[in-house]
Amino acid sequence: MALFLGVFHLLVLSLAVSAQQCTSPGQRKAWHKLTNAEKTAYIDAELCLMKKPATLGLRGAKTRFDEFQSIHQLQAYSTHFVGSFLPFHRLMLYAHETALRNECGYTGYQPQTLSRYWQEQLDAGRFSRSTILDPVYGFGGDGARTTGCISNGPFANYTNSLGPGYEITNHCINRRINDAISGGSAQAYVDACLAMRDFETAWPCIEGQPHTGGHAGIGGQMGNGVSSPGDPLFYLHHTWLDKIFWDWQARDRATRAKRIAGTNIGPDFAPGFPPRPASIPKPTGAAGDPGTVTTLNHVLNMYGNSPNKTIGDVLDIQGSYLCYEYVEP
Ligand SMILES: *[C@@H]1O[C@H](CO)[C@@H](O)[C@H](O)[C@H]1NC(C)=O
Ligand SMILES: *[C@@H]1O[C@H](CO)[C@@H](O)[C@H](O)[C@H]1NC(C)=O
Ligand SMILES: [Cu+2]
Repeated sequence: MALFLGVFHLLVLSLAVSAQQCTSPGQRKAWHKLTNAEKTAYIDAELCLMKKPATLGLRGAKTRFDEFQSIHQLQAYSTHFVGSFLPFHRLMLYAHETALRNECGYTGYQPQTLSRYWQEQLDAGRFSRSTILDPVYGFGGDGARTTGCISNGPFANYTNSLGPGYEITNHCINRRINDAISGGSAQAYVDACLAMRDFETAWPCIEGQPHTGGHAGIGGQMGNGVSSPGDPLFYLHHTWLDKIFWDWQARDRATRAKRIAGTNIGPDFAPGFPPRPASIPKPTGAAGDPGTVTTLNHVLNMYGNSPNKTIGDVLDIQGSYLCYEYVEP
């Protein structure tokens, strides 16, 4: 009887859990499709996060905006060139978006409307002329020739406390746009990754060219593998990469939203990533993984910015934890 009751209980519990599944996903729209009012709402929410004092006690962080940069700075060598690269950034984007909503009142003009993405292939090879860099309804333009600091737009006066790299220094948000390098965001590179047959080839493909095109094409803080989330464009760039990852997963969702692979030990040194200081030890594995291979139980550490989740929790963007969809541009 006790056993029967136990099984019955489990059944009720699992029905309750599946009832919580994602039924009305939040919509992530491309930046260039937004109205000016929608663009302003997003920018205002980010400015709000930049004004809120830090609360988590993370190394060098002064604002809530900085604390999301910390997640990346503290784990740069354990979240790049490893199997968790795409799921880690997916959860980090969601944590940031949740803060925009819950701490800064961002609704995106619709209940459930969430982050925005930069449809970068439209601007590949011509980043400097992208509407996303508009000084009024965008993120401001290139760095000034003398200082490297962005000189117009809503973020021109922000003092970054983290970076470059692992450093803790006060500095402006800097950029050094290179249109030729921004060619790495072209549709041909996206298509090549979407055609990959398994995670072991799709992940390095996405981490390679479309990822690098956006970071190095903007340059400055964005070009720094460790401190890049000091430029708010980071979130629009990585949300685009998350869309590419999801577009790839959705081609065989039953398999691709349930499987992970790859090493969990990052390299000692990577180009574009300043060397790790001794105070940040080389990771020897990850919580949740039994060995050096990335598994579904791998814990993604958000340093208190959101609950930690496992890779298994975030592989499906319409699953038990995440609930959003990408609206085609
Ligand atoms: C940045 O500071 C300058 C000089 O104080 C000021 O003229 C400008 O309006 C400020 N820009 C923003 C977006 O706050
Ligand atoms: C998140 O994960 C890290 C790494 O496993 C762990 O040290 C930390 O305590 C966790 N944080 C929370 C709030 O569970
Ligand atoms: Cu990154």
